[in-house]
Amino acid sequence: MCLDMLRHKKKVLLLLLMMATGSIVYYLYTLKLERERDANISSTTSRLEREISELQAVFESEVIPDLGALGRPARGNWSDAELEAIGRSQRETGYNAWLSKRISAERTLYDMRHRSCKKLEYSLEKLPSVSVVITYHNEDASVLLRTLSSLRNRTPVLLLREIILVDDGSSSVDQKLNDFLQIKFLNMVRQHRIATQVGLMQARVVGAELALADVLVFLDSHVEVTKGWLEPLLEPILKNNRTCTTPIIDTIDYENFGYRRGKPSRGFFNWQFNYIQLPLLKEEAVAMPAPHKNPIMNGGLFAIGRQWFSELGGYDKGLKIWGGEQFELSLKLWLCGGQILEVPCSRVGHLYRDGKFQVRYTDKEKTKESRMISRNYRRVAEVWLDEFKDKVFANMPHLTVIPVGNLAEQRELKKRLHCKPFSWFLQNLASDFLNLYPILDPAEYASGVLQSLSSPKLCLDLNESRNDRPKLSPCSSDHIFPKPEQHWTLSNHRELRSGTYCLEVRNQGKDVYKFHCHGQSGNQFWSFDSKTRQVISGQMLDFRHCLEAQPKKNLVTSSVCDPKNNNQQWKFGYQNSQRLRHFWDNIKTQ
Ligand code: UD2
Ligand code: MN
Repeated sequence: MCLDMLRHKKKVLLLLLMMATGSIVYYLYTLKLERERDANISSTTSRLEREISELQAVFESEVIPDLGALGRPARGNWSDAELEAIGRSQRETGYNAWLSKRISAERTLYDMRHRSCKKLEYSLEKLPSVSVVITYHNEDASVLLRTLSSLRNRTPVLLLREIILVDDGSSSVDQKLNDFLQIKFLNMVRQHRIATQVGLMQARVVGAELALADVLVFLDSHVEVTKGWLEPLLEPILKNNRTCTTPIIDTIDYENFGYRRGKPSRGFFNWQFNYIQLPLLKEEAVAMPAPHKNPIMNGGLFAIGRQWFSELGGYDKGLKIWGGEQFELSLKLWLCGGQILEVPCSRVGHLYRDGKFQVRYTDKEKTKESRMISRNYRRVAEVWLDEFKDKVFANMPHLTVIPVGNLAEQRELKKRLHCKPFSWFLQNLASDFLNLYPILDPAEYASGVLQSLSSPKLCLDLNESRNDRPKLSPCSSDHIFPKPEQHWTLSNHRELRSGTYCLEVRNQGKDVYKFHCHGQSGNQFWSFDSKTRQVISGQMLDFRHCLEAQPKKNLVTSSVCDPKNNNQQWKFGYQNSQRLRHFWDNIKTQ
């Protein structure tokens, strides 16, 4: 029995010993595991840190402190090589992307709001939060980063639910940029890529469908928002959820990124579908900076309720790539029970490209850009302008021969939403517009041939076969109704027009070209002096030149006006002397 007990004790002891050794081994093992894990974590952390600093080196290392701060023009003493790089980047993108890389994405901006805007107070809890939707196609990374940083730095956190960034089939995926955006704007930016470009309209609709907040704010990918930009855009929507609001659009200079003040205005389109800005009505100017009606929005920057945008069907799905969608949405908004208000207390800067730069946005079928825009315009005119579409078609006859696609869905929507006719829009929002752009044009100032008085056998000829410069050719026998190439009008818009072409000056007024009429005066502004018989380019006194015949070369040029120079004397087939007497009424000349 004693022996038994002894044996049992030994067993227990052995068991205890084994358990103790086991625990020690287990402890040592877990210790090893922990050490390994720590080592892993620190190597992951240092890898992440390394990655972040590598990305910062790519996107931020060239920033020059304070360059462009407060929105001042960014200037420097650039070397020849740098100037060449600047030129190259401007030719490629239409703006100085080289310089943009050197201006901080976080740069400060001067607060240029109207005094009383700064005093306004908003209770943020009552305002809806927003999903900002930005679509882009081949945007420069530094410009895009500045857009996003300005949004993060100047939007109350409580109101900014998310930024939805839609890459509309940019030519290549910039993985480094995508990673950097995720790190820099953690939990704020949601990225979505559309593999093949669908155009800004459809890309915006895709963004809107991903959005979670009650209000959508659409922005171009090259903007900078300023202090207090969002709150005043939201208040009118809170009052009436069928309201769309637009900020005042300031200009970011494409050469030096200087931030310039834009004016409050009422947007419109003329009868050639150019976007134009009309001054505020008297009572609106007096009430500044209270929000005022904006007949047609510029297109790129606006806030709208998500529900209302979807009831309106977003954009017409037949609109492709670029252009015309701002007219479609504006008309739809007004005619189908909504409104657009411009809110002067909200200011957003937009980088307008160099006017000479032709953006190349083509769709996957590589349709010529002008064709695509024409098709978009025709869709808008057919669906929304009723009988007034003829007025646009008269100015842009090429629209009528372009295939317009199926319009059934748009017409159906117009019926379903009980939208009003376009005549309502003209009556209610366009009294001043109709004075400037009447439906029935008064007689032109002059028309028929433009005959050179120094070589009376020669007349100005559109030169249909060559596509850039007009020429001189033997005059048609009928001076009042000559052949089309010699039929010119000094039009009500003070342009020298033949069909859809206008004469324009380039190279500081020295060269004369023919180009599609742009309806914006500027280098297509012409007048006729009945006394000196000169045909004069330029509205402002300081920039005038006279059309000059070069009979030996059968060409025309434009040079310093000299009343004694016979080559500068012309005669129209028909001159409306009564109208010519009032040519300069209400026209600014200096
Ligand atoms: C103006 C509008 C723009 C749009 C356009 C007419 C402003 C400030 N801008 O011209 O928003 O209404 O008129 O269509 O009012 N994009 C794509 N996919 C494309 C083409 C463009 O995502 O296939 C993007 C582009 O990167 C930019 C935005 O759409 O972010 C607008 O294009 P834009 O800047 O070339 O137009 P913009 O400002 O000349
Ligand atoms: Mn733009």
